[in-house]
Formats: sequence, structure tokens, C-alpha cells
Amino acid sequence: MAPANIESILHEQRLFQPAPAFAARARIKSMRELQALQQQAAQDHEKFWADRAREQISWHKPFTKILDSSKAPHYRWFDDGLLNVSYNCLDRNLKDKAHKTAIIFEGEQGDVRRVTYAELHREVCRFANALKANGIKKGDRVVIYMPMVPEMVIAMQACARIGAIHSVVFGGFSAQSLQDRIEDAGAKMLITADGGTRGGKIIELKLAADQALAKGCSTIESVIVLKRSGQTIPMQNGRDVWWDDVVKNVSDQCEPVWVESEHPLFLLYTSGSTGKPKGVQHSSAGYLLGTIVTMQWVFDIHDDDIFWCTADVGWVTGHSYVTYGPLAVGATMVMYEGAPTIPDGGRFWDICQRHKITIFYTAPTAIRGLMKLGDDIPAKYDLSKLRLLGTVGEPINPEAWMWYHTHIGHERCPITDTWWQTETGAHLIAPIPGAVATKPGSCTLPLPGIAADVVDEEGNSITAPNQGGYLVIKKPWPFMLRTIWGDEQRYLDTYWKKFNNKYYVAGDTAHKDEDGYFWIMGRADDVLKVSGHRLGTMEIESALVAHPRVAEAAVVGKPDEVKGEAVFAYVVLRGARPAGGVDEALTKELRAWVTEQIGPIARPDDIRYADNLPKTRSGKIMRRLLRSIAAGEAITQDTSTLENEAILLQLRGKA
Ligand code: 7RM
Repeated sequence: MAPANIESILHEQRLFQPAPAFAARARIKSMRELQALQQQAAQDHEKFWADRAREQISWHKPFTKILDSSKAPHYRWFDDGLLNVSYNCLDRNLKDKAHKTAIIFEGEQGDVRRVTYAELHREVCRFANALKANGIKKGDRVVIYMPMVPEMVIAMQACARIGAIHSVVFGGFSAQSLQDRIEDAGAKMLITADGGTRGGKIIELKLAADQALAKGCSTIESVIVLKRSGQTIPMQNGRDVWWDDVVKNVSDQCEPVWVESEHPLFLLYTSGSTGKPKGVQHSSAGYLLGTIVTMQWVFDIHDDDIFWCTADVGWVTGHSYVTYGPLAVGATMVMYEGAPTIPDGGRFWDICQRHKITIFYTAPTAIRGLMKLGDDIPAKYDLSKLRLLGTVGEPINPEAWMWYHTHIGHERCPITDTWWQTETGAHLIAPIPGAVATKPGSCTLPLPGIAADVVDEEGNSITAPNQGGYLVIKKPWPFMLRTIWGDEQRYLDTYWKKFNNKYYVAGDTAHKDEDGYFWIMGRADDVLKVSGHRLGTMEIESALVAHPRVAEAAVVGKPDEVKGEAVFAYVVLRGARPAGGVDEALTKELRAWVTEQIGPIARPDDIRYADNLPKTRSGKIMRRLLRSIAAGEAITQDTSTLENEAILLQLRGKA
């Protein structure tokens, strides 16, 4: 699909200036202050980032080299420095903040636990010693498959402490997905739990882990199991050990392992346009720096803030704004285990009230879902401590933005709409709340030191306002991904090839308006955002085709009021198409099958059976046509190249 030069349709006129009261105590207080930073970065991009790295990171050995572009687009930042990320998140806070609360944890059942920096430091050291005792060394991969509890953060920080590379797999992914990721990463250890709770249901983590390990995962030597749900689960002798047992008689001191700036901190698997998820590899120093500067610039973090990012740690948002960013700046954060609707749709606002949240960061899908439940629900809660709101994951529609602004922010809180990706490590385009006026639906302006632009098919900057094109980043930045684990070629092909290795290609289409504000229009590739979760259409198609009765499948996104996009699948069966295109038992089976192969988030909402898929004469599936049909739109595409026009009726569910 060529998105370039699409006339954009959205024309949002409303402009919200930063409130003077907010700006007065903000870290960046005005457009003038922001422009000064932008200018520094424009004058000397490398020096700008080197200055930030020197001022924000506690180095064991300072770096002397800033950026090595000799193997571009493999960039190296702060190459000869030595540091430890866990030291930067914990030890350096012990002097002034040992007794400050680092984590306020709330379980879905209402259990609350507070962990201070001193306690967190001890727990991380203990667990790091346990990892070492179980044979984990610098560079080993450790897969973490856990519920949203403080131990998830402890496990990640402990890996960072000894230079082990963690790879968190979202607890909602299936045994099959877990197995694929463990095998791709070549992980030596798995850390999991008996079970988690979400939406009142137990998530069978250990059961899924056992299934994954029974089928493959030959590199796994040991499994550490946290007790959380308390249910009885089988433990395999010689392989499985309880968390409580491994931390029992170990020291609560653990010298950090000093690693090079470029040492991989973690892998995080994310969906792309091919069937197989890719292991996005992040660095230690550059990534850490990204989480710190964005906590300061975008979240305007102050010492007395109570910060809550609702994302699961299984996604990048949870990595950067639960596990690393808030701790690296010594903040107090809330971590909530469960669903937003337990016991009712007021849970988020209840948490904001009880824990006196000042900065609240969530996804448009959650806002839309809670908005649907009515204005009277948030009205019951005291939200007066809130001072800043954020969103992430997909474009926020102006209606949801206005509801958030009115009913949650009480027209007092700025909203920061943060555009970024698993690959970018931290926010790249977002309003700095004390300086930048916002427009509902726009992520506004790139952060200082981020050379974002919109370009046409030839890579030329699009200067005319409101003309769509490819979103690119024209200069390397410290918190960019380093490669795709084990697949250099895919790194080059996915992010760099399109414009001859010159620009990072985000895979999104966007346009800039008259004021230079960025508006994200959607993906240029076959990636869906279902409730803010990133899924590849090919990934779901491969899962469907793996079913013995399925010959061919095409998956597209269907616009959904709450989820943003819903999964819509077109299926060609081996053998005859069901009469009238209806076979409820099979549909149920295929939905369960996809759940088993990938996870419940990938389960198709709709499945339609056809004798054939619409293809051009050159054999390409006409995805745009399928998207129009899924959306229930009139077909405007040229269908004259279709091999068999009659199947259009089947695809539309009319035959
Ligand atoms: C953080 C995250 C990345 C994709 C990205 C976009 C979409 C994310 C916004 C957004 C419009 C936003 N990582 N996206 N944030 N679109 N406005 N503020 O979501 O790797 O899972 O997804 O998400 O399409 O490319 S991700």
C-alpha cells in the first residue's frame, strides 16, 4: 500500500494551551525553554545526547566515545562506558530515598503492598544471587512469564544486575507463543508463577509453561516458580524450584556486574509483517537514558509525584514506564495486577483516589471502554490529585480525548499523547506538558534530539501541510533498537531498506499540519493494534493455516469502537465451504485454535468462509478490499482484476 500523498481527512481545530499553574512548576516551563533544548540538539546532535548521558546516568567508567556510525545502520552509543542499569535504578537512590516507597502494589482482590527503595534493593540483590546460584551469567537469556506483581520487576532488575538478558513474555500469550520465544532467544532459564489473576479468573501460567517445555525449549535448564495464586501445580524435580526457596539463604547484597553501554539489556518480541515475531534488542545505557529523559520531559516527574502507568510489564510500555523509568528517577509508582472493571468500571478511578495518583498513563482503548460505562462513574471519585494524563498505543480519537480531558482531568490536567514503539525504546513524539499546546488526536512535536519527519515514496520530506506519508527518524538516537535477535537481515529489511539505510522507517503513516504537529494515521504494513496490543496479520494467518481444516486465510483489522481494531478473518477450507457460509461449531473451534496458538488477544471476532480469497491476477491478496468488506463499507476498489467476482458475495456474508 502506498500511503504517500493521501489527503488527510481529520481537521482538528481545538488548541489547549498549557495551564499557567502547571507550567510554573514544570521542568520545562515554556516553548522558549523547549526551543532552547531543540536548538542545542540541532546544533550538535551527538553532544546534546552525550551531555544528557553524562548528567543522567551514574557511570562506573565514563564513556569517551559518543556515537559510532561506522557500521551504520548498526549504531553504537557511549561505547566504552561501563554502567549497571539496576545500580542506576536502585543503589543510587539509597542515599536519599532508602525509605521512600518505590512500588505501591495493588492486587485485583484488593491486597496492597508497599515496597521501599531499600527493600526493593535487598529483594533484587537476593534474587540476583539466586540467579547466579542457578548458573545464570552475563549474556545468558532469561525468559520471564509472570503476572503483574512486584516480583516481575524484581526478576527483571535482578537480570540487569548481573548482566543477564531478560525477555519478558506477556502472561496472556499461549504456551505455543512462549515456546517460540524461548527457542528463538535460546533461553537458559524460565521464571514464572503458579498462576495470576485477571478479570476474576486464574491465568494458568505454570500449566502453559509446562506445555511449552514438554514440546521443546531444550535450552532451558531451570524454572523458578513464584507462588501467587496458591493453586496446586506440578513441580518437576531437578528442573523446577520455588522462588521462596531460592531466595531463602542467600545474601541481600550483590555487587552489580558492570557492563558496556551496548550490552543488551533485554529482548522483547513484537509482531511485524511476517509470521514470526521478532526479538527487538535494546542496549543498556542508551535505553536507560531514554526512559530517564522522557520521565522528566514528558511526564514532568517530581519527587512528590505518584506515578501510575497501567500497562502490563509484558509490553514495552511496562518495561520503560514500570520497570525502568520510574525507578531510575527515584519515583513512587503504582502497579496494579488486574482488570479495569473489577469489581466495577470505577476501579481505575478508585485507585487514583486511594493512592493519590498525580500522573496517570493509559491506553485509548481503556479510555474508550471506561467512557462507554458513563460519566457518573468517574464523578464518584476524588480525582483532584491528578495533574497530568497520558495516552499510548494507538491514535486517540478526539471524542475520547475530550472525555479524558473533561471527566478525568477536569479540564485542569494536560494530556500527553505519546507516540513511540517497542523499537524506539521510549517516547519520540509527544507534547512536553508545560510547553506545548495540545490538539486532541495529535501527538504534537518530536522531543529534543529526535529527528522525526514525514517523507514521500522517494524519501523526500513532505513540506505541504496535511499530506500523508511515511513516518521516519532521520538521525540515530540513543534508545533505538540495536538489532533483531539472531536476524540481522530482518533488522535491515524492516527498518532501513526502504530509504537506503538513511532513515529509520517506523512502519506508520502520518502527516504534519500547518503548525508542524504530527498526526499518526495508522500502519503502512500488516500490523494490527487490538486494544493497543500489537499483532501481525500474518502471525494470525499462519496460526489459522496450521489448523488441519484450513487451506488459506487472510486477516484484516475491522474498526472497533473500543478496541480500536478487531481481528477479522477470511478463511478458505480444505474441502467444501459450509452451506451458506455458516458453521458455528467450526468457527468456535478456529477461535479457540488461535487462542491456543497465540493467545486470547489474537482470537478473531469474525470468521467468514469463502471458496477463494480475492486476488489480483498476479496472485496478491486484495487486502484493501477485505478491509472495506470487514468495515461494512461500500466497495470502491476496482474489482475488475478479480479472478472470480462471485466470491465477493461470500466474503460479505451474503451467500
Ligand atoms: C508503545 C507501543 C507501536 C505502534 C506504533 C503506532 C502505534 C503507539 C501511538 C500510536 C498513534 C500514539 N509500542 N502507536 N503510540 N499511534 N498515537 N500515541 O505501543 O510496539 O506495541 O506499537 O503503536 O502504530 O507504530 S508497540
